[in-house]
Amino acid sequence: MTDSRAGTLAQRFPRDFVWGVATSAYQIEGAATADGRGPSIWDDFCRMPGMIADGSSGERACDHYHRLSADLDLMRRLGIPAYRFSIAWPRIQPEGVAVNEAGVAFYDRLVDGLLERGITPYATLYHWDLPSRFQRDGGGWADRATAQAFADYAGILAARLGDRVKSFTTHNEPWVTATLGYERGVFAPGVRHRATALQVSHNCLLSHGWAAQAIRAARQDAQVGIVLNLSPIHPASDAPQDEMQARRDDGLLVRWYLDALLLGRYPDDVLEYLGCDAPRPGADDGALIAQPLDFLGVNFYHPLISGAQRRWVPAREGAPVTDMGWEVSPRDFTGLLLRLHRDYRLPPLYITENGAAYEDRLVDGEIEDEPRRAYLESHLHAVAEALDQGVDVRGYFVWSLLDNFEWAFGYSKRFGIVHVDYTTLERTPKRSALWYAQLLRACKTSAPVRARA
Ligand code: IFM
Repeated sequence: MTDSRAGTLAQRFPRDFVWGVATSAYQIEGAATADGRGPSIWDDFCRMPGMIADGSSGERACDHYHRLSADLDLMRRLGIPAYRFSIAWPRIQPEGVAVNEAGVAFYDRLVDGLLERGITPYATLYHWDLPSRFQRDGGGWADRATAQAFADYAGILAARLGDRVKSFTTHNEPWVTATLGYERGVFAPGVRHRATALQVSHNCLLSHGWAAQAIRAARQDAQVGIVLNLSPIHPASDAPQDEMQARRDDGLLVRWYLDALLLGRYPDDVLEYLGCDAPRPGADDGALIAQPLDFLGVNFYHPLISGAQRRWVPAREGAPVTDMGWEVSPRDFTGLLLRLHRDYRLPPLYITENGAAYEDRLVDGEIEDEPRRAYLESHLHAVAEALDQGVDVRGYFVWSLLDNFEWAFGYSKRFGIVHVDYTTLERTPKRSALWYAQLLRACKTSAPVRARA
């Protein structure tokens, strides 16, 4: 029997809406040295003392690499129609140059396994696991040569997988790569230098443009996009200094990326604010970055609050929060989508990540994760609201299929709709997964087909 809440929600989405779950390679695969995989900056970063809250790494993670078909069977049992995964660059080019056939073969098996089960693959080429060689021998993403190498890697994958994979995302969350990795140093590679971080953000965007060209040269029918982490940024108060800081931070997180990708230039007010820390683009870089996008991926979790005293605060005082301390605010999700729709000429949007970490308790073999289920439900209503108001959202992917390695938090935060026992590696679908499965069933039978806005 369908939960009536799932039935009501299903009615709000068009029948061709894409429903899926998302993961990333380093967070679930494990098998860090299997079949010729080379080291990545995350392997190196996890070895640096004090960087990961529980001292762990992705060396074993969920061991998805060795449990591939069981995990795909699990997805099929849940009735998941689409799967967003990332490809580990160090499996494909362990030292950044020669192709490792065993690495390609793993993703061949993954893609074939998905298609055999009727699940559509959505591939992301870069979800933060840069082959170590680029960081060791150059400046990693601070080096323009890395951007060129990324385009070669993208072209290889489009040629090898593009007969079966139709959707390619170049980068996942380049703001995170640049800001957390090269400015704050809390993510790999652990660099702390603002000007470097801004050059990194530029080189990532440039590499996106080059990669888009390489993918299309290899496969004309490929859909190419990029995924950004976006949040509305509210001023801490209505004091002018707070409003100014919130506007600046919106410039750094939202407009920096969207103006570059959609308009081919960086916002003037942000360039002025950055002064001599601003990147130094080549003459044609703006046009190279602004390649036509077939889609834009939006990852949304929470709003942010910035002011003159404190910046980037992930929750308003007294607001409900997840286990990450991130505010639960579906209204901000709708607000963000409407704002993007108002301010830019957008390609179709996909919600490529949305979900919540909560502490789960396994009781008699079951996990009653009502807060996570409610989070998903309320955020899906928020997406439906944006659809109602004319925003062209084509799909939604829950973050995440499995509990996994949550970067600097190690295994201490659980985002999965499927529980993973890190001792036995046993998978147990949580109540949220069973509810999502019900929703997917309801969508098949009851969602009306709606005309696109
Ligand atoms: O786990 C991450 C993911 O890798 C990128 N987006 C945010 C998620 C939750 O922090």
